[in-house]
Amino acid sequence: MIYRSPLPDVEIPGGTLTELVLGTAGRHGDKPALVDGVTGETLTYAELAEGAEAGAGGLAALGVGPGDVVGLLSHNQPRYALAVHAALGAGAAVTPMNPVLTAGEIGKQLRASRAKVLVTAEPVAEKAADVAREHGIEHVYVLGEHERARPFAELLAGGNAAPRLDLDPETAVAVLPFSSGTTGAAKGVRLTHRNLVANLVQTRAGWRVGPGDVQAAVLPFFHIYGFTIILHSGLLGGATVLTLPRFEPDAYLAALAEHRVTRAYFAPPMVLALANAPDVENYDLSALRYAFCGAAPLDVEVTERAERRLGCRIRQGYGMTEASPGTHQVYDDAFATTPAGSVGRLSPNTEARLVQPGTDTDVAPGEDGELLVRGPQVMLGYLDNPEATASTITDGWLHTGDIARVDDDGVFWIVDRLKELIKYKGYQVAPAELEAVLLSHPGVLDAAVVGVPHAEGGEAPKAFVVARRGVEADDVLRWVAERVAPYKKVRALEFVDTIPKSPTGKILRRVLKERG
Ligand code: 4UV
Repeated sequence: MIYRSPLPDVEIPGGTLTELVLGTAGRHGDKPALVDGVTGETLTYAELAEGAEAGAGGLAALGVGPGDVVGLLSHNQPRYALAVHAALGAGAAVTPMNPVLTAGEIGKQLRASRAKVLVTAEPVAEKAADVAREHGIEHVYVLGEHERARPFAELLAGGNAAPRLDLDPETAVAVLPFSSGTTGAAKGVRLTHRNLVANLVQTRAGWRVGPGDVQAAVLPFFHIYGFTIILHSGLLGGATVLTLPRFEPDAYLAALAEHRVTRAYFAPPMVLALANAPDVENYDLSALRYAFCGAAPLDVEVTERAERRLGCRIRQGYGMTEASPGTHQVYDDAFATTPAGSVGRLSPNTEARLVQPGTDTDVAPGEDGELLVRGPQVMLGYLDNPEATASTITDGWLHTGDIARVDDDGVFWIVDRLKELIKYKGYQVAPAELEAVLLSHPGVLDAAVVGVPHAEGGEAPKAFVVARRGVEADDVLRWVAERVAPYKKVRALEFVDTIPKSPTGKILRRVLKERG
């Protein structure tokens, strides 16, 4: 049984991501494309388009071209978009990174993606410069100024013309985010220009983002939800994208009011914080018309509480990095009629199946099954990992590792997660990575990590550890905390005699999860 979108298929334009989103920049000219919610710094559509061209020329003059990768380590700021489109204009792909990653984690991603240039932000330029030096990356640019890196503005000022390229949008990778997918450690996800162009025009069919809109962008652009759904759907619509470097309820609400934000995008911890924030009613949120949430499960009671405070419905979207990311959305026209708690309906050009996990057998209508999705937004594959690609995509069907249900109206619910991935505040935490760090501790003999419920994060990693006599829990927790980004920290630890495993040696994570 194949489920299809109720919306008719849309035509997918043939060009690059930059051509799609900045092709009409001339029309929007002096209109702000991006505004920094903290500093007020503004980048108009014309400045973005011209800057991207100039930056592409600057990067090309450094020898960056098709097949190359530019690392981007920054919080949200208007110049983020400039760096992205300069790199794409040179024919390169961007590999985005979370600025809170440790030097070791950044180095790993730069190495895996073979990045040639690193573009970073002022607050993390020191760390970026250290990592680049360690990995022999000669070119480090900063969006702003820092003594350890060259100003990105220098690339724009060189007077180099952007190269004429003949990229094939179906094979040229535009973005290379890292995701653990259904199993193992984080892998590079090869998203082509066509994948992203497709996803933008697909979601546009259900959402009317237009020049009158202001989109709040606090969810990070280094995550695909922020990159595609917030930043680029905003630019495609000719809207203004309001960047905020971090979520802090009062500053966020003040920014929504001051900039008359019309569309807000949340992850579940933000909804929870807004549901409980003391002074929401003091802010004028009358411009807010649509609020979205995604990246992890969202409680219906919390949703309703936050809706009452904000005076605006909150509806969920769903997707994954491997699908550029959107596959399900609540259309603007159905905002009032689509139930809270659901993830809405399929985006156009997207098909879905629900199967018995691990099989190719469909479940009966109305029953829960593993969600498979197919469409032009599904990645080309993982970087340098044909085995993981082959087990994740079969006959074009992307195995999401999520358990879903669909009703008679074509509305989907995500009811459980089958894959080992843990989502802390919507951020990916791969158990396999934490297990490798735990096993590197000299006193740890075996380890397994699963997600357990966590008030603030939704869920958080818990480690089950087999250790030598005398090893202290605090020492093991510290060992991990020193080696991973703060959001990946193991937040609970239990010593056990053995880790339950299948006859083939696979950790029986469900058994551990049920023990909690
Ligand atoms: O790969 P990733 O980190 O990707 C995301 C994407 C989130 C999106 C995408 C399009 C939207 O319109 C939107 O609102 C949000 O997070 O993680 C993918 C996994 O996150 C879980 C699920 O396990 C995915 O496989 N997930 C994402 N959205 C939801 C969710 C949701 N609404 N409810 C429950 N789990």
